[in-house]
Amino acid sequence: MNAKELLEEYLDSGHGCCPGCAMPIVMRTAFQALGEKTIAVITAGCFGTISGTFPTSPLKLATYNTPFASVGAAASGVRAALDMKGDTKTAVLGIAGDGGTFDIGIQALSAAAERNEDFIYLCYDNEAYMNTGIQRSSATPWGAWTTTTPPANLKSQPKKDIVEIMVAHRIPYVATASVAYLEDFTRKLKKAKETRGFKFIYAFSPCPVGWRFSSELTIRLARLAVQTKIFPLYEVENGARYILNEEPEGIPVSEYLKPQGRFSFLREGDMERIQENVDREWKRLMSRMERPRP
Ligand SMILES: Cc1ncc(C[n+]2csc(CCOP(=O)(O)OP(=O)(O)O)c2C)c(N)n1
Ligand code: SF4
Ligand SMILES: [Mg+2]
Repeated sequence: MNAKELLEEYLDSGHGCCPGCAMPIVMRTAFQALGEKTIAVITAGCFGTISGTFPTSPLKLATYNTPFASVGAAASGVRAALDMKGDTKTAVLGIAGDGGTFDIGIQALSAAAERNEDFIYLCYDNEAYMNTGIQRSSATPWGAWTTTTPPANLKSQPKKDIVEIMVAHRIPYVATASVAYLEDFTRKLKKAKETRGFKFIYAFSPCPVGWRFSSELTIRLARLAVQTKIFPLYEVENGARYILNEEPEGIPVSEYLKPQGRFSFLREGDMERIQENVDREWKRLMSRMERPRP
């Protein structure tokens, strides 16, 4: 990002996010990378709540709020309207949380991807329905506590692999992103803006309230997720070309899990089980890489 872009602020500091929330960093970075010629299509969730506080808003961008399940459809419509006006320069950015993406919005998302609509879909993943009180979603990891997966009945299904689901649509561009690697994040958004067709950017978004960690640890946990191989940073072009962007150190997953209260109910052997699963998934991912980078 150049100096001028960095000076532009599209999300004011007066927003209502909890201290230490990664989501405003996700949004600030996305808006700065895409610039003012952007229309954000926003749905229910923590971001929808902090950006839609009538009669004021911390956002300095054109926005369109749409019901929970419909970001894929609404963003397709905004794109079509711009195209009819001959405006190919304005970017359309659909924004939803993991609940709005992995669960309730997946039909409209899949349909828009299948039509190869020309917009960017940004999913911020805080791994639960946070805005309504930390209910589990299909993005919640195995073994996590939420208010609907209490200590006696922790999440017992693995996290849905949304990246592979989107790659299977063979769309032009899919990328994972992290608030701990902002240059990488910015580059991916700019690449998405330059790419025609459907783009899916998937951002990891630690939530101190729902994950039960101390708010100063947000960036450290985001980095640990990458360095433990829990959240690999990579991109996939045209459903085929996998590119690894960061070679993780391979730090044990326990370093990432222990600071989070949501994992404090794991039973004996569970950490080892999570580690084995992460190692297996990493091997699978590496087998797809066209050019693993050092
Ligand atoms: C059709 C519908 N069902 C339920 C809700 C209530 N609701 C609002 S926000 C939200 C949680 C959103 O979760 P997620 O998409 O993960 O975003 P987060 O709150 O975690 O940022 C729910 C269930 C709604 N607004 N609309
Ligand atoms: S509940 Fe979590 S995701 Fe929502 S604003 Fe607070 S810290 Fe952010
Ligand atoms: Mg969520």
